[in-house]
Parts: sequence; structure tokens; C-alpha cells
Amino acid sequence: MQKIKAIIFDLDGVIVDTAIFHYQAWKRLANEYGFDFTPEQNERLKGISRLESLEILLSIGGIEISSAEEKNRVANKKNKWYRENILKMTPNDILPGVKNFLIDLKNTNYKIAIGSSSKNAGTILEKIGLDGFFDSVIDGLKITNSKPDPEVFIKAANELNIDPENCLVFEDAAAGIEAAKKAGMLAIGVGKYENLSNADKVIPDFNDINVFMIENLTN
Ligand code: B16
Ligand code: MG
Repeated sequence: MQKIKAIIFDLDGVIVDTAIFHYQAWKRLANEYGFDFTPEQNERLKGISRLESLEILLSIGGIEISSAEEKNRVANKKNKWYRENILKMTPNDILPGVKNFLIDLKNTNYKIAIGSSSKNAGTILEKIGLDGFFDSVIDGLKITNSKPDPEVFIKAANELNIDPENCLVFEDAAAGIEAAKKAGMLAIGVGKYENLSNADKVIPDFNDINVFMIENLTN
């Protein structure tokens, strides 16, 4: 197996727990339309773009919106609620174990990147003090097709100048694992196995992860 030279991190749900803020905002929107939206249903939205997420939510509620203008208005409303939460974030919101792991990777000369579908990634990285920390940041503003399309991870590998087969992805979304596998990369799921069964390995969080584990993955 090829040696891992670069690690690409998803943002929402891996570096920070913004996945819960996305869920709360979509649930609020669903409730305004008069239906409920469960955490299980929310799994389908993880890693997917804002407008694609809206389409899925509306189909779950049996709501039809025909005009693109109205869809954008509703998506912007959800984003406004979501941003109210991310603007309150601080470096303390980085998930346990993540910062030390990132520092260890840098110190052992791994390239590190962000591969996120989010157009709010820049704001989040700034709020948590990781702006400028990664060798490459590919986010929702730089891609045309969101996960499960592999574009975001291929672009990150290109920017790092590392072959996809030498990249490892950490992801909390089934769509993200699919994108990483399509890109020809190793994929580690972060969360529950039942949601991430296509990953090469699943870890519950970053509490027990270290660089030696990465080296052993490919030995
Ligand atoms: P935004 P990730 C994804 O980020 C989220 O998982 C997904 O729930 C969200 O809809 C998408 O970003 C777009 O986010 O509305 O902020 O542009 O997990 O790929 O970092
Ligand atoms: Mg995610």
C-alpha cells in the first residue's frame, strides 16, 4: 500500500461540531413549514451543499417550492440562523484531541488540508484560530460539485501537489467517505460505524489518535 503523505480533514463534524448547528437550523426551518426533522434524517444532509440539502429537506416534508429565487431566500434564512451560532465560536470549540493531532502531523512533515463543502469554512477557521494553519483549504466557494463528488478532495491533493493515493481523509459524513473513495484516497470515518460503514476504518473521535496510527495504517 502507498505511503500516506497528506491528511485532508473535513471541517463540519470533524474539526468542530458545527454539524449540530446545521441540524438545529434545518430543524427550525422544517418546524416553520410544520413538520419535524430528526437526527437520523439529518445524516442525509451531512457533507451536501446548502441548496441540495434544502431540496432533501423539502422532499422529506412534502413541500414544493418552484421558484429558484424563493429557494435561495429560504436557504439564506437557514444560513443566517446557522451563522448566528458559528459567529460565537472560539478556539475552545475545536473538538478534543484535534489540535494536538494537527500539531503532531505538522511536526512530522505531513501536509494537512481542509476539504469542506461549506461556504462558511473561512469564517469558522478564523473564529477557531486555525486561519492560515493548513497547507491548503478547499471549501464550498472553490468547488462546483459538492460531496459525494470527489472534486473537493482532488483539488486539495492537487494544491498540495500530492497524489490522491498518498492522501488520507477524515470525514463524518457518508457522502464525504464516498467522495474520498471516488478520489482514490484512504478514508477514516469519525462518528458512528452505522453511518460510515464504507470507510476503511471508523473512529469515535480524536481522543486516541496519533501519528503512529497513521503510519501503521499503511504497513
Ligand atoms: P454551508 P463539511 C458541509 O460541510 C456540511 O456537512 C453540510 O451539512 C452543509 O450543508 C455544507 O457543508 C454546506 O455548508 O451552508 O455552510 O455552505 O462537512 O463538508 O465541512
Ligand atoms: Mg462534515
